[in-house]
Amino acid sequence: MLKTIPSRCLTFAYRASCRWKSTETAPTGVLPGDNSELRGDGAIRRSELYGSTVEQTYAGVLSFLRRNYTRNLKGVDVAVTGIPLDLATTYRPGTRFGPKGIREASVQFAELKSYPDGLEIFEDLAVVDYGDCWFDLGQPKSIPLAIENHAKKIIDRNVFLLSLGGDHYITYPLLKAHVARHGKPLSLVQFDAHCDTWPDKHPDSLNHGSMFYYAVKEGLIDPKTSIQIGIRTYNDDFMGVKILDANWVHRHTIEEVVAEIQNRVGNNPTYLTFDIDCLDPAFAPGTGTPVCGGLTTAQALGIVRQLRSINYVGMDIVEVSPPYDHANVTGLAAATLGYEFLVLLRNKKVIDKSFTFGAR
Ligand SMILES: [Mn+2]
Repeated sequence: MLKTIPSRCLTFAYRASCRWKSTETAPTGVLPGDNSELRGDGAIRRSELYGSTVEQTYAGVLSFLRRNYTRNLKGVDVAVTGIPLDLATTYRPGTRFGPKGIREASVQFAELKSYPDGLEIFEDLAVVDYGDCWFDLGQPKSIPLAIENHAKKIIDRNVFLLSLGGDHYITYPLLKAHVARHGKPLSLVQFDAHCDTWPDKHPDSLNHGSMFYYAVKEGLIDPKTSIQIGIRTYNDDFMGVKILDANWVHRHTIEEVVAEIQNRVGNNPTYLTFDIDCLDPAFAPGTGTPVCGGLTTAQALGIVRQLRSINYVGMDIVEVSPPYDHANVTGLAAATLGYEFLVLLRNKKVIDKSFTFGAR
């Protein structure tokens, strides 16, 4: 019986045919026309910053979206880095495995065009996987500065940074690094079940529920132009940050949510942080502090895809905890969001001409 060939196989065949030179002689044991010697492990073998290579989705070196694994930032628009921290969580640990889980789930997006617009975003946007931030878990007080300095090394080359957590505490040293480059205060767009502005008496606590309390107090972010989406936990004082709680989001359209976000941040330099627990535990079970009643992945993707007008200076996706995940559901949600963030940046670069990053 004839089987229908899935479109992604056609994509694979298309890409393979583009890379096969008819003059090459196939090695013994390899089908004629098969240049398998040249395929796979693009993360470490690809010679170009742009374009995509043929990969087996289930095999090979895992970088985010199969981009070059490199610390060479020449010509790079966006660097993706992992911040594998889970010492600041108040409940379930495991986010130290977050970057690994998100990279693993990202492989499918490396071979497909974007949905719904059918873009080959890597033809236009130079993205690399910078690898992970190193810090000494035995010296917790040294970790915030290690993260901040790691980020600065990338940002100071005028490369846009997309960080993969790690628990949400990492956003605090990341904000410091971005403020050092872009000035303060920044606007914050935060997708989350939690506001993370709960007071803490100790500024150097590794606490993933208080870093925005200090970010507001220290003027790293401007609460008057910042907004939190999907909140469904209580705080006596949200410190002036606008809250679109989960109930509000469920009662309004995606377009209304987008309009509220855009009106709040305007054209201010904005840091986007997406705590995966903004999603309902049904859509993101693998996380440290899950809360029922959250957004669906469809809602979140619908909102994110329309947030193009915002003047982004940095982004992160945090709180993915693979040990509590099932079939990498949560990793897939995070990888999808990360891919969509890159689509936004690609469109800002190519269509809006408003992407001012890129190392030379
Ligand atoms: Mn949270």
